[in-house]
Amino acid sequence: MAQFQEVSKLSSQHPKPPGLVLQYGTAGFRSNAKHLDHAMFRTGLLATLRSKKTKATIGVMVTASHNPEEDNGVKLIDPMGNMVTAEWEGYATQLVNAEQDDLLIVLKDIIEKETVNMSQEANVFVGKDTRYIMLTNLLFVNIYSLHYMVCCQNTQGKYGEPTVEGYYRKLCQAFIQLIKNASNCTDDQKHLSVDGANGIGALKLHEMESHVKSELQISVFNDGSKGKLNYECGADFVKMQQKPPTGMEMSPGERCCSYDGDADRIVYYYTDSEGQFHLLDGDKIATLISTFLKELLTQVGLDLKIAVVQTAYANGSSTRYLEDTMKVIVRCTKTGVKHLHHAAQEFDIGVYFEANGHGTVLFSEVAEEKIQLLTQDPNTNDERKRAAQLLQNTINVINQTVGDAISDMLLIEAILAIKGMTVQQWDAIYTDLPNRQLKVKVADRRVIDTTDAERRAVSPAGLQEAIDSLVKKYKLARSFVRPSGTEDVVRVYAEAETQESADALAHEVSLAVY
Ligand code: 16G
Ligand code: ZN
Repeated sequence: MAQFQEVSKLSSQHPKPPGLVLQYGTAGFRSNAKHLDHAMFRTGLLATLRSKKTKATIGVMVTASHNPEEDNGVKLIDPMGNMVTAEWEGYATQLVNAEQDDLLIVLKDIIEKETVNMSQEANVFVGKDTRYIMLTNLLFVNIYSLHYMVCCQNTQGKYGEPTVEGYYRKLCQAFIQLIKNASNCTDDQKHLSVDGANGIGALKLHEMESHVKSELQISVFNDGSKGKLNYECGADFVKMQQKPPTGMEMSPGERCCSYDGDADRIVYYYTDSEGQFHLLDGDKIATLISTFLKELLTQVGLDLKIAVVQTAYANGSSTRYLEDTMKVIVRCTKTGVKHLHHAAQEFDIGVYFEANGHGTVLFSEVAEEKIQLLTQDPNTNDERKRAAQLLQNTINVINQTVGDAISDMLLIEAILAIKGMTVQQWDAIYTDLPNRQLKVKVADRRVIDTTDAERRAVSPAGLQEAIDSLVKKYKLARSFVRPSGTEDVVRVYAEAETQESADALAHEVSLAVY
């Protein structure tokens, strides 16, 4: 077939370095950008097949998120804006690792297995962050609105207009509606400082700022005009270092937040009058949002099941607070958005956040319908109607296709304003257990295999027993190890009653990993 000859010719211009093996990991292929040319090209090929197979628009996202500027990555987005299925992740790995001469064989194999109709038209949207890439003939749209746009495109506009402007208009309108329920907002409450990690989020913030200016004044730092992407700034830096990013001016008590390089993570923080730094991570965000939603559900009197989905990294205090005090269902999944997203879909309202600030809220179709009906029901009293409208606007402000820092930020800002809550009051809902994360370089991280949502190691033999006996030495302690899905390291997490204990435990467990 002529199209295969074309593929063969083009692929030789994007040759695979012989012997190089890449894994479709937690969030697609990720590596130093100089090793990725063939992966970009071949992922594009697969996107075309996926589009033909699903008869829908598919997204290709080019980003390495919070990784250093030298890295890059690529992943596929399915018709409803979520991550591609595990089966197709497998095809992606096969295709990208095929040696040059075997490429067509692997490609034809996938076409046959999936009975792809090659005469079907294909549609692919491509998104990227601010990293430099050389791609020809690709339409660039911007980052997380891409998931939204893929979804809009495939639902004939039911979810919204498939344009970047349409996206911001929708979010900002919903935010303005929500904030009408806040009374007596002071100027301090209306101000927020944002660290853009020198990435795409900062650029997009400048574009959307004008739509919300009357209700939220944003000062953007690390907006990419001077600094390097993710360098000493951004959500990952702040979370891991537990300190403010460089390049940010902060006064005591002031509410601040950081995005990551591709603006799908957000964490909040402030310094107190003694100069002490306080972090409000994804767990605190999940708690704030789920408390707000649960209160509204009580007010509307709808029997909808709400749950919070976390990973092993969730601070033990957050899990305890959610289960014991808030009485919401808590689920734990493996690390990576696709796992959390999947688990959240099982509930009427699924709030999912990784501790690192990656997350969103999902509403089931049934939940959306019930809420919508209530907003229109003439027999509903004012209090119920107000609560139903708040829920409706929450649905509109949140990006249900994937976590998006801007959308999450608008929801958090609206909740704080409606509840008249300061960042300190939010922080005081529960106290985090001191914790520490370390990374360990080992010869082959794949020897570590885990179970129970990565909370226990099943191999190598004896490792879990060693961790268990170390954990026993400390109060309120917990620790686990897992191979990273994005870097060639093993990650170690420990928490305990004091910072000294958490540090010591993390150190001892990392020695047990060798
Ligand atoms: C990716 C994931 C993120 C996860 C992180 C873990 C997506 C879109 N991103 O960045 O959710 O927390 O990987 O990295 O799924 P690790 O496996 O190296 O610890
Ligand atoms: Zn990211």
